[in-house]
Amino acid sequence: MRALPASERSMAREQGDACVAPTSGVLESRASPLPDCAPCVGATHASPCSWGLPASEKDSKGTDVAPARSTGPRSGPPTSPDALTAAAKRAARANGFHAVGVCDLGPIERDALRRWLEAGCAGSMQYLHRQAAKRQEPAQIAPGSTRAVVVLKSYLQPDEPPPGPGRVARYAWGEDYHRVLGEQLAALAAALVELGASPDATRWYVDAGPVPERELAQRAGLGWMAKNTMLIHPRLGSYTFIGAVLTDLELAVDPPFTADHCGSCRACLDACPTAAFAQPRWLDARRCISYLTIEHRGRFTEREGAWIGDWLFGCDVCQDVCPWNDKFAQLTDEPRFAPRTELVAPSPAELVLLDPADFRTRYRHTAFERPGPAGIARNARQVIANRTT
Ligand code: B12
Ligand code: SF4
Ligand code: SF4
Repeated sequence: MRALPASERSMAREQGDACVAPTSGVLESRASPLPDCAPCVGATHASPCSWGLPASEKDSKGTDVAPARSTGPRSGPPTSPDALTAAAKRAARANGFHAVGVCDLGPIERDALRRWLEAGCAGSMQYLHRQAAKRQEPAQIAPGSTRAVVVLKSYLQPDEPPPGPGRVARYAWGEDYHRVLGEQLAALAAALVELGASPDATRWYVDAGPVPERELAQRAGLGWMAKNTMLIHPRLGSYTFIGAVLTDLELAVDPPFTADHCGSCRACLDACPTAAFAQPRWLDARRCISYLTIEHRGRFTEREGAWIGDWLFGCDVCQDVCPWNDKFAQLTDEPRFAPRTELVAPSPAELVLLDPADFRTRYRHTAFERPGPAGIARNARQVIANRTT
């Protein structure tokens, strides 16, 4: 387990850097004290390694998990692109984000989204068809914007899911991330406006919007798009949410993350219980438990019902088997993501019987609101049926 040394935390405060939040930078590693990577196991990262990991927390160009440090005496608001980016990154960390990068909003060259949609892999997620043009041309999303400040926030908890009759994906164990990140992104957007961004061209997004979030995160240097399609940050792993603030502020951009650290591994592809990966980086959502239990409406077919297994909501299998999560992922320091019993280990039998009013009281402001009482009761019935067959 690793926490930022107290000396570094107090040093940052002594320097009077108002942007250092008391809790930022105190993430703990899940297992190893240093983020070793396969080619240099046991070695300390004294210099950038061949896999592109930064030399230490102190020099990772702002995409690390270290707290913001004072950049020296300031004589007025920053104006150069580099100084604006440094200020934007301090604001991101001060508002609770664990990694931040900046990219431009040029078109996405890869044609994967169109091919994926045409192949029917989105299932009934019609909004992805409607948003496709903007996702391909991110500059069209918020007219006037030219940059994205992309942030990651870890949601990994120290506890393993308890054994029980039904499982819930880790990302849903606490308060709804749309609310938590939404408030923090709004504060970040306000900070950008204070730095000179136009309010009309500065908009924040998390999940709900036509933003190609993983593409922008990779472009902003935050990680690679892995074989399980997740964005993996070399120090945070993939148990992260992605948020973005689009803006017209003249920010200096970060270099994209060009390495692919999956190598010859295929653990996620082999572990998926429904064989949802037609090939690496190609997920047929119609076979994905996450899609079926959250996005899909109506009854399950017999085959879909069997695929659900014991998952009541979402699925973590292709992330749980990933060595980057097993060894290097960082625990979150966000108190609002603290696991709640009714989300980590709900009783399927109770969920089936919960009336809509009680459901709304118990699960208000949680990710369970997406499928709603009918969707959750359907999932619970299926999990019970799967246990008895
Ligand atoms: C639709 C959607 C889903 C769908 C489809 C998932 C999918 N893989 O496409 C379903 C419901 C199944 C789903 C499930 C989950 N989701 Co979801 N989902 C989204 C959403 C809204 C859109 C994603 C999308 O556009 N998919 C279409 C595909 C084609 O696009 P893409 O994933 O970006 O893929 C690109 C790459 O594949 C790339 N590509 C293709 N070929 C190649 C080749 C190379 C070499 C490279 C480098 C890239 C590459 O091109 C594609 C398009 O540009 C995003 C939010 C957003 N606005 O982006 C969240 C998002 C991706 N989901 C998220 C999460 C947390 C999950 C779950 C973990 C939840 C859970 N535990 O149940 C699972 C994970 C399943 C998985 N392995 O992906 C997070 C991911 C965070 C991260 N660190 O990556 C996001 C970003 C939401 C957020 N704001 O945090 N999700
Ligand atoms: S979330 Fe589960 S079902 Fe979906 S691709 Fe990953 S392992 Fe397969
Ligand atoms: S399990 Fe292996 S192949 Fe899959 S995302 Fe992780 S490193 Fe890449």
